[in-house]
Amino acid sequence: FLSHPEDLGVVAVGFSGGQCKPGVDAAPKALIEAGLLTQLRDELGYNLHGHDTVHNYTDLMPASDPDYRNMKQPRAVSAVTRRIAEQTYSHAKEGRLVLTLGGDHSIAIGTIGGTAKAIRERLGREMAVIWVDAHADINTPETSGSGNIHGMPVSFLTGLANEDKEEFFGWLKDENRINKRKLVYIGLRDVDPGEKRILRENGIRAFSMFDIDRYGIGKVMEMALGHIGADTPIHLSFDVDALDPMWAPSTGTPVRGGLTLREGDYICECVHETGSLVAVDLVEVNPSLAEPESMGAQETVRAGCSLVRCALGESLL
Ligand code: HAR
Ligand code: MN
Ligand code: MN
Ligand code: MN
Repeated sequence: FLSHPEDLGVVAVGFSGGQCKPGVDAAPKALIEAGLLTQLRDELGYNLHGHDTVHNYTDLMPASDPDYRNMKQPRAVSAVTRRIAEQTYSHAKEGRLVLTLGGDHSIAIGTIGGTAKAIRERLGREMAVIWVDAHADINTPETSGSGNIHGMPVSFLTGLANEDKEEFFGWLKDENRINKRKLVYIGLRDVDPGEKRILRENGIRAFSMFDIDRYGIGKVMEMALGHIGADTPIHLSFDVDALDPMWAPSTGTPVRGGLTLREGDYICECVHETGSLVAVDLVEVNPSLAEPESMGAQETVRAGCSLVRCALGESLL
């Protein structure tokens, strides 16, 4: 699906407005300083595009941003994700693989919105999404208990949440949206009651930690990819909190009982192996949340780098 598979469009997003804890905006810099992009260029052989800048989107920040429909910082998140969508769109339109380094998970409204549109235009195809996360991030503004938009991106992307006003995600059009039948979750273990209802009522395919324990990660990946169907472009959105806090402690909403690093890497390797990957997000690394002496921040950054390298083909022999 990529006309330039060796060309990697990088979007480094220093944005934290989809939730309340500062620090997740520092993740791209930490991942880059840990050597991630150098490894992708020198060891995996990618030509990098757009990697020179960590975007802070400060020009887009509204002077005042009161809650709207229960959403916190709605104008900022809407404006920033709209700009991110333009960025991922322009890389994907060129036929490049797109890597986005977040940032909190609200940014997926932009990353997926942009690639979904480019894939439709370039290939006339609907893109599938594999969402790896402890959380389903499918609250609507009305079902959300927190008002944090990083818990809502999938509802906007699937059209389960709708809003006409431009400044509150009204810029999202059908061309930016994904088909809920081509969405698969892996790693869920902290899903709100309203989200469970949404998943059930919409027949959305989800593999929780229960399924991973029952079937093993190998069988789960077989079933997940089988659901999507062969020969379908895939956007992988990986929330580092899918990993157990043992491997990724430095994240805003850690939940025990998660994936091992090896299971996370395996998910990424399987997605790479399909040859259908068109975009990857790595989100929710927050280097400021671990005790400095615990080395938790470095561990989390290291885990994030490993996931991305696996998704981009490191394990190919
Ligand atoms: N479901 C909760 C909410 O809507 C918690 C979401 C936490 N989200 C993330 N992203 N860390 O996966 O607020
Ligand atoms: Mn090229
Ligand atoms: Mn998430
Ligand atoms: Mn999460």
